[in-house]
Amino acid sequence: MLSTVRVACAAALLSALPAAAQSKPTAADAKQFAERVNSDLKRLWVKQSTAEWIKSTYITDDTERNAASINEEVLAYMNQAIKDSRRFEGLKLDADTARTIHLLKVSSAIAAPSDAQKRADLAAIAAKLEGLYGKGKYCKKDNAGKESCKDLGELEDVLSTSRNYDELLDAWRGWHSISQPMRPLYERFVALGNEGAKEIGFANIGDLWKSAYDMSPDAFEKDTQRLWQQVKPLYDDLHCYVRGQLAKKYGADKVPAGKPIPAHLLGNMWSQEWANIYPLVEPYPGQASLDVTAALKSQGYDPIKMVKTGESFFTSLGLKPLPQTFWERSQFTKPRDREVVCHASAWDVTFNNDLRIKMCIKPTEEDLVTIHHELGHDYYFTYYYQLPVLFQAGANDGFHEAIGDAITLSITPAYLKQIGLLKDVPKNEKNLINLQLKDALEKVAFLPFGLLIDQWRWDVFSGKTAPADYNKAWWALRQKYQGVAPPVARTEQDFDPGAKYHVPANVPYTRYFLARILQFQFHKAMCEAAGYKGPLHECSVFGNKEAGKRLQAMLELGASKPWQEALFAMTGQRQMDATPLIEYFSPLRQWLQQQNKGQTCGW
Ligand code: X8Z
Ligand code: ZN
Repeated sequence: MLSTVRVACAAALLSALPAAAQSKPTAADAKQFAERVNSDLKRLWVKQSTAEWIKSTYITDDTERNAASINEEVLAYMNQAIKDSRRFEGLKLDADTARTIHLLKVSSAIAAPSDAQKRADLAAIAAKLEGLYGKGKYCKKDNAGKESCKDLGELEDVLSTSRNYDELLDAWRGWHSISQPMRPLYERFVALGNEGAKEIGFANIGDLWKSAYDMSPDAFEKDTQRLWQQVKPLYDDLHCYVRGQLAKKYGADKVPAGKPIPAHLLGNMWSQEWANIYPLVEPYPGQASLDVTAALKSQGYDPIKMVKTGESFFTSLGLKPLPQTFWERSQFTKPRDREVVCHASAWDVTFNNDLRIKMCIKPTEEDLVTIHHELGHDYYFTYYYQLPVLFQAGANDGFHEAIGDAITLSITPAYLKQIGLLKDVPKNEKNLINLQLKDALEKVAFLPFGLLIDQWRWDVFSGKTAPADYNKAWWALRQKYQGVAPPVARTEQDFDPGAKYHVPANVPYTRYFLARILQFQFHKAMCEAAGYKGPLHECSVFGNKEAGKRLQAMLELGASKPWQEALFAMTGQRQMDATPLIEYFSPLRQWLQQQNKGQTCGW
């Protein structure tokens, strides 16, 4: 899967090193070393992702143990290979070799200590944490003492559709109870991972993650704050307006002005995207419907038809169709007979155009958007799978997350009408504001959440946040950035970060923050390539081959060059920049400011 634990066979590597390399290494030795690592890693990663795929689509003790054992092997190999690569430090290497060695060090989200027992523990804990999340269920007894259980999908349905304060609270609280048992495991995971990170030359796991952006970790952290400052005023305006509307619905006693919003009222388990409460905050009721979910349901869209709809956008740009094996091997729906990880993901299991998605698709607009997101990953895979395996990655991980999302920015009402999912698309000011607000609930609302998850983890990894303060630090950040608060008192018995997939699964999260910003840069660049002139929010590149060519050129680079070069090829800029996002939402921004006049904003 994308960016899980990668790991294997130190002995094989050592034996393969040319004899001369043992003494005084040359640039030619380094080149040979890089080639060898690429071929070893391909073999190991194929084994690993095969085990991961099987585990994620069939969670049992056996599949978990199997995946953990292969992960252990990969972790061992990585640790040794990275140490071996130090021999080439200070040599003048060709660009590809230097980049390969750099990527070797930063391409995994976790590193293990060389101590075999500790490594085995780390791999077992990692598998266990993800399993706890995947199997998580909230069970309760009714008055007659009969127990019934709800999984995440069912609890999310409550969060997205219920408008009953107490029912929402029950579902929210229920899901946040599943992560309590993760706490001691996570603490141990952090300790072992940090030990591994130190062995390969990083201060801690956070330092390893931040080193993967072709700039110093400090410069990267500053860059994320620079981007946040660009978008924060827009977020604050949105927050203020939404809070005012929620107060009308639930009462000012439950949603007071000048205070954080209770986290269970925003239509999403993590308050990360708020599109599900659009009906509660719609600026101009009675205008043309934007309800794609209703259209999907009434037109009997099944998961395959939804995925085909996504694919057809990519092929309209001149990109190739998905391979036949994609349709045979993907998991589109939740199996009834076994536990699976429903959290959506995209895969190239054998690093050889073996594309898949793994989802539990429901006929909703939210899932249609996620399908485009996942296909964005698969299209990256399909255009770089012939590169050496260490180059088979996004220019940075935010790029990978941004491709499908950039495509969704072209899903305009006009496009939806063309494919029969919306009836009419009158172009007036009221419709525009409705539409922009709906988009902002998804794109803008997410920004602080996208940033804070790793603010929390960076502090946990560095030791700035002690285990005794895990939950306190979590809610301090959620309040600071998102302006949300837990709806019931929390204690250090709780482990609320663990109720978000990427924490137990150890998937870095800043990538999604970057992607929300990059996707607008990509969208603007594709619109320009298509020769589009007009407001950015009205552009759709559907059917435009020039836009497709521009995109393909970037995808084909994979991670072979620093991301600044890939960005330059795509947009003519070398910096991540939120200006296109701000431009896209400029009509809404003005409107929000009007609405918020006289309100007590902030928290
Ligand atoms: O995890 C995902 C994708 C898989 S890479 C479904 N996303 C983040 C999330 O769900 O929290 C996409 C948006 C943010
Ligand atoms: Zn993704």
